[in-house]
Amino acid sequence: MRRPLIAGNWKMNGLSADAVALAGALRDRLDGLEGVDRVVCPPHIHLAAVAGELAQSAIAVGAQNCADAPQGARTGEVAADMVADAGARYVILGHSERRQYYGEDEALIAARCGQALAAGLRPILCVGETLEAREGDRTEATVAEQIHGVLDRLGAEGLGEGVVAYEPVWAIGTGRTATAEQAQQVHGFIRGQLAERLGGSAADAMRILYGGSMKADNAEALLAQPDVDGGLIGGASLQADSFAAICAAAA
Ligand code: 3PY
Repeated sequence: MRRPLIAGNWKMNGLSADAVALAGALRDRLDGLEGVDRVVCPPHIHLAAVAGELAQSAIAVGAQNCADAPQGARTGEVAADMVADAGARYVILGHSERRQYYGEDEALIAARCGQALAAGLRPILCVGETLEAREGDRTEATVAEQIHGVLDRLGAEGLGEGVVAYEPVWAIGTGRTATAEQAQQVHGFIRGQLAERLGGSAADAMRILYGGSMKADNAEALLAQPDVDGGLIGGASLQADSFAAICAAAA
């Protein structure tokens, strides 16, 4: 039985006081809730402050990226062990916004994943197709290429204790959401791909999150699907009430 995981991707929002206030509000609402892991992923600059605010809480902290090298001449990047040192336990990698705006490809995402694993972080590896790919019947081919493109470059342990997030690009920041059936179809496919690579029991143990406009009012139907093990939440993670409602739906 996989334990559900709800992760909030705060993206590039909020000053430090906003981040600490949101973390505190979530702690007040969520501590005591059983049966669901929860993670918040603030911008790098707020990681240590948010981790401090959540130090006595069951809410874990994650980063939104980490560098593809351990240290040195990488102006503007933040190394995985710096992220871990700031209090993060998870790191989102390969988000479609990184692929789209910063040209990240599988080789770079795999290098970032390798660094994350070496630093003891759990990667949240994002995959998902564009609208064009979906309409061209290339959803499975796209997702398979993204998964294998990363796993081919990692060692036998794959993503370790990491998770995969299926985020259809056409559902990110658009208010459109995959139907529960569409989500289940791709999640089932992803689990099959993971089983081919990592073996059935590792694939069965790995959590696959749905991301892409998951909100309080659609979370229950998505989370009821057998291969949907949680969510990576965008806009709805910026309000304590809606994030808490999604966590409650997963518990
Ligand atoms: C969204 O739901 O918009 C996301 O991108 C979650 O990562």
